[in-house]
Amino acid sequence: MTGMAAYAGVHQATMPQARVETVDPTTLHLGGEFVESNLGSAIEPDGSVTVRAIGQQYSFTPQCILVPANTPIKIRATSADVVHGLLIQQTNVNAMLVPGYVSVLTASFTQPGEHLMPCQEFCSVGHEGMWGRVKIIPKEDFLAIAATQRRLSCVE
Ligand SMILES: [Cu+2]
Repeated sequence: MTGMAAYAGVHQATMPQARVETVDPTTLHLGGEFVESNLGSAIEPDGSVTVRAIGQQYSFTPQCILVPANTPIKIRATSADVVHGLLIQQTNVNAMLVPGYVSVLTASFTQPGEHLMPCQEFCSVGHEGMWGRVKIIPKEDFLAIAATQRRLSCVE
């Protein structure tokens, strides 16, 4: 059993993920899932929320991610240039954004509040200033905004 677990662990760590989604980083702005008008938070038919975001030197789009509390959240994110990191402080959300690939993360936040979202992969001279925010609001407030907007964010 221990041997199997060790083998599975090494296998998983060394082999590419079984299902890898790719995306052309040079055409993100031209169309497809990560075009600017499609970024932000969207409610799915099952009531879950999908957040689409990109990292680029030296910011995240959207700069402020708006999500409802107590709701399954799926984050789909990628990079437009070099490797960036997406870390939501005080949570276990932490992923690398690699140009050419879609990073998929799941999360659920119980408490309304705000978290900082720094880039946690050194991505050149402007890295220190690459910060985003995640704002969690009560679900009913989120639904009220979603009734009037197709994609939500808290960018002012
Ligand atoms: Cu970065």
